[in-house]
Amino acid sequence: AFKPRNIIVTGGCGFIGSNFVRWVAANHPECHVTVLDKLTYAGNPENIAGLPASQVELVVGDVCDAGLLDRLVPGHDAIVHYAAESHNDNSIADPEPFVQTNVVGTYRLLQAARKYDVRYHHVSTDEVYGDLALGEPRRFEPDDPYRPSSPYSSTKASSDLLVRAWHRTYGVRATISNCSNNYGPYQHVEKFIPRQVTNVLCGIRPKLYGTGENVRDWIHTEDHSRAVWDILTRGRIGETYLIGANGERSNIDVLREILRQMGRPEDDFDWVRDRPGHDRRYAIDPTKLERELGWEPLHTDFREGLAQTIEWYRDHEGWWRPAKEATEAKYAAQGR
Ligand code: NAD
Ligand code: TDX
Repeated sequence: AFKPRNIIVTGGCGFIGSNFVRWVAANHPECHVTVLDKLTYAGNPENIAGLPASQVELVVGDVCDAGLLDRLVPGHDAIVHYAAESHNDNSIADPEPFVQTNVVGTYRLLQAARKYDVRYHHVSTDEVYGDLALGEPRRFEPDDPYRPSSPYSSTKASSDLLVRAWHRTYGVRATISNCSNNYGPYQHVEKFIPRQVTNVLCGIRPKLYGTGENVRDWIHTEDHSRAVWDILTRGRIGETYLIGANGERSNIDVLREILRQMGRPEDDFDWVRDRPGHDRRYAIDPTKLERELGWEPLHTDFREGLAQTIEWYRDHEGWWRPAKEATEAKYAAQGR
């Protein structure tokens, strides 16, 4: 097994990246983490505050900056690449930063991994496979064709393809993981679950897109972090692993569960304009990850995970409040 000692985590001040950084700090004190993060609207240094300074260092910078990568990458033994523009609705309103960060940024990191012979793990999404029909028995598998629907998912798909080519052509020691929808603490209030929870806390009615029948496959972000570590340390080079926790639920079911847990009537929400190109259903078959690496999710009770997440947002108003108004203003401008 590969024993990482000094890794770069890009996007380590975002939702999932910061969970991974906190998880490594708690579980692998022998591994030093350099967080490389541009601190966009989605990055918040508070997400990694309080970790030992001897173990976790923040470098504020852009993954597209080749000069910075030349200074930073030598001496590290792995790059774990989380940094991205991550929100579908934003990508529909303005795709430009998605092409820059997700495509060009991945290209620059791959070039650095190649030049300095550094192990590279690429964090991606199940959305690269497009969507499934509601009720179709099939789930996504690693070798399925790429059929991204949105500007966001098409840039993530592009980045995955670069990784596959850099592995095959230049021998970069790369792995890819494609994970389903994450939930948990520190998720930006633009995303579905935090948006609705903080709406209720603010006295705003939750907003459901379209018919609410769209299905997402939910996984707790801690289970995602454990899977990424397993793939980084024990995954086969050149392989793609799908990460999912058998958590399929329709949006309307999730919303009703939030309303129920927060003591609101189950019809106390607004139907709003659908997202253009809205993917119907995502579902992950995690068999390869389970069989090869023995990974399994620990957060298997979605209701319980959701209750803890709601509790976290109740207790951390100071964390989310500063972003709430601007986020809702952006949605209002899109009629959502
Ligand atoms: P996020 O938007 O919460 O965080 C993104 C982070 O990247 C932020 O800290 C931001 O400042 C940083 N960043 C953005 N552009 C950068 C740049 N050019 N240079 C350096 N840093 C930059 O995103 P997230 O939801 O935590 O997602 C993290 C990764 O996981 C993404 O690659 C995303 O595609 C992938 N993913 C997300 C989900 C999900 O459910 N949210 C599921 C599967 C995969
Ligand atoms: O207000 C809302 N109302 C609503 O009905 C919002 C914000 C969303 N939705 C719906 C759209 C989706 O069907 O909820 C579902 C989840 O929406 P998002 O939280 O925006 O996530 P999604 O588009 O599924 O993408 C997420 O999972 C895959 C992440 O944002 C991506 O980064 C990841 O790749």
